[in-house]
Amino acid sequence: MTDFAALQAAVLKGNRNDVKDIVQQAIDNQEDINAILDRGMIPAMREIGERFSRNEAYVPELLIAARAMQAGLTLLEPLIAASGRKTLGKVAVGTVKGDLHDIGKNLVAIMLKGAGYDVLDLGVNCDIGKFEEAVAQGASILACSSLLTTTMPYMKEVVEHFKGRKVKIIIGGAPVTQDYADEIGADGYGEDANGAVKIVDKLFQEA
Ligand code: B12
Repeated sequence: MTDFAALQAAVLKGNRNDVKDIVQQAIDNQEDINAILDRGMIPAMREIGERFSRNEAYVPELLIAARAMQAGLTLLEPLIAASGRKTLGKVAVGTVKGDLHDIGKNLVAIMLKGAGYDVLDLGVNCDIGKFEEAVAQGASILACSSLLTTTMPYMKEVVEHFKGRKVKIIIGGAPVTQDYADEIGADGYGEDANGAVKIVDKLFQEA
């Protein structure tokens, strides 16, 4: 019997070795993979995201929890691929053209992965061509990050490029606001990585 509470606590504390041990034991005991993810690791990543939004946890804690989550995911990945587990949906995350800041974008990618989404990380300096490739690979939401006031207008170009298509665009980054998202016609805005998960949840529910 897997101790899901212990697994959640280990992810929350960022205790990588405990996460690995519990996940390996669960695999050895032929525990259901979905249960390991849905009752253990994913709720813990969502909880750390909530704490981060409430300023009860900070970037280092988020990164340590994510590293622990990744250690467990590495053990599970071959089994997930073999089981054909359905993810909640595919989201591409990228920092827009001209912008090389990636810390926030990485957190957004980690939190979305932790929340059960299939994430394509497009990296930094993403032009429309890169976003197009992601759509061709099945991404139905494009999450654009910008940290510079000079690169924010590129988000508008991305929104305009995909206007009328089935793909949704969400935006974020320190200088970005809900007002700006409304102004350029983006489908959503998130203040932080947890906000990104919330808006992606909402858009997939509406789809
Ligand atoms: C670290 C940093 C750098 C590092 C980047 C390292 C890296 N690998 O990312 C380096 C040193 C390379 C750098 C370079 C530059 N930087 Co810089 N940098 C910063 C700094 C200090 C922190 C940014 C950061 O990582 N924050 C922490 C993360 C966790 O927060 P975040 O990115 O905001 O992300 C969160 C949310 O915004 C949100 N989010 C982010 N993306 C998305 C996307 C979606 C879809 C959603 C929903 C949410 C979301 O979730 C995240 C997690 O909560 C900021 C200052 C600041 N306080 O923001 C300046 C800052 C952004 N930089 C600035 C500048 C000017 C530059 C340079 C132009 C400097 C220069 N003259 O060379 C270059 C630009 C290089 C380029 N072309 O991109 C300015 C921008 C000013 C402006 N108004 O545009 C800032 C604000 C500093 C300042 N006060 O002047 N920088």
